[in-house]
Amino acid sequence: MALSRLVVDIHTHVYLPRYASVLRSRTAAPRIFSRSAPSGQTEDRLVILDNEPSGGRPIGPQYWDRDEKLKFMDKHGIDISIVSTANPWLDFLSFSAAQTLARELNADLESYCSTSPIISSPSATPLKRLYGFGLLPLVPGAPSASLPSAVTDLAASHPHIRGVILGTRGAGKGLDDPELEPLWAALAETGLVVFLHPHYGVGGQSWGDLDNGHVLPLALGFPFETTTAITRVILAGVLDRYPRLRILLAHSGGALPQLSSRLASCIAHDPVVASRLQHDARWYIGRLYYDAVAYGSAELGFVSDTVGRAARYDQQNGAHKAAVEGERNEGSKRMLFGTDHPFFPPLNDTDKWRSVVENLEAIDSVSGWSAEDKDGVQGGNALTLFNLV
Ligand code: 5CU
Repeated sequence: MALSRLVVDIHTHVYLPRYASVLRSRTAAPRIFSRSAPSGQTEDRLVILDNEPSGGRPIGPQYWDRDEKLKFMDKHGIDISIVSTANPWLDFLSFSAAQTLARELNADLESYCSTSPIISSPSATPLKRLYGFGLLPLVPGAPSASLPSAVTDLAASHPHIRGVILGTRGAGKGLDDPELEPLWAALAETGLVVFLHPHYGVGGQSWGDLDNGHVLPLALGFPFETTTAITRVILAGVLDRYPRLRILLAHSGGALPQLSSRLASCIAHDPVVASRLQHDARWYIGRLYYDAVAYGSAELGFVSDTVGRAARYDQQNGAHKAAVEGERNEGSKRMLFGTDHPFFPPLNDTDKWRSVVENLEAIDSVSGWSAEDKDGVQGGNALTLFNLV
């Protein structure tokens, strides 16, 4: 298979065995515990989200066993995965515990990836099937001076780790905390890709009394959390100061593309914020990367329109821009296939996962995307972003 046709999953999680054993040692969420199933057998359960029923949800080897990850990839025709620890990462630990565990888990992840099979594809540099996003000890109370060396050590000694996964809380004050300046500088300098991912959700007070399970927190709370976090990063001028920073947004950027012109207008009417930024808000949309975990072709097409048009906005002339030919194709270059494995499992073990099939079909059906654009979103864009070619 040509390199340009490889399928690369950039949104796929793991709880490495060392992390799973930390979760097993805990009595409060996040935790894994065992109980007797109605069948009489023992089953493992996971509790991670706020307000998750205390019985949690089933969890098994698909969360920690590398063979299970590879089997899942084979079943769905995924050639390469860029694997990240799932939420809530190290957020529940003290800084010193987080620092130790981050080092250990990054070493574990490097070995998980470096000993993975080589893909059967003609390539000058043989590619492994697994690469990773590492962890930083970015937890409440983390001293900002400690962060740059954590970033540079990660980049220098973990060749299969090509990015970091970050939650939205930073060192406790969000990602627009001025104390995080050295962190952004180090991330921009090393070129590690920042995968911004939600955990806490926002809007929970609006979910009402009806039992809707996890639907509202996952479908709305998660993406709104990402939207808020990245908007704060933009408003703080981080992307102006660190133009080389590469940030990948989970769940196609949540509501950010949809709200980008409204954001631009609100900024334009607020002289204090406007004077802080070098560009029209929509310009920043075109500086970011978006996973294609949106489950629908119309949504993917819309994100690529918004991203493709973004480059044409600037402070001097932020007025409405009519669509021009090629901008949907241009926008697709910043979008990358993902599955969210092992979350959203199918009810029947033998089936292909609906979450995967839907995301692949959505990419294949975006109107106006050429075959080359679709190949890019399925894998080619990831090969470039993660310096795999
Ligand atoms: O189902 C869920 O709770 C989740 C989660 O916690 N994290 C994630 O990435 N996807 C789904």
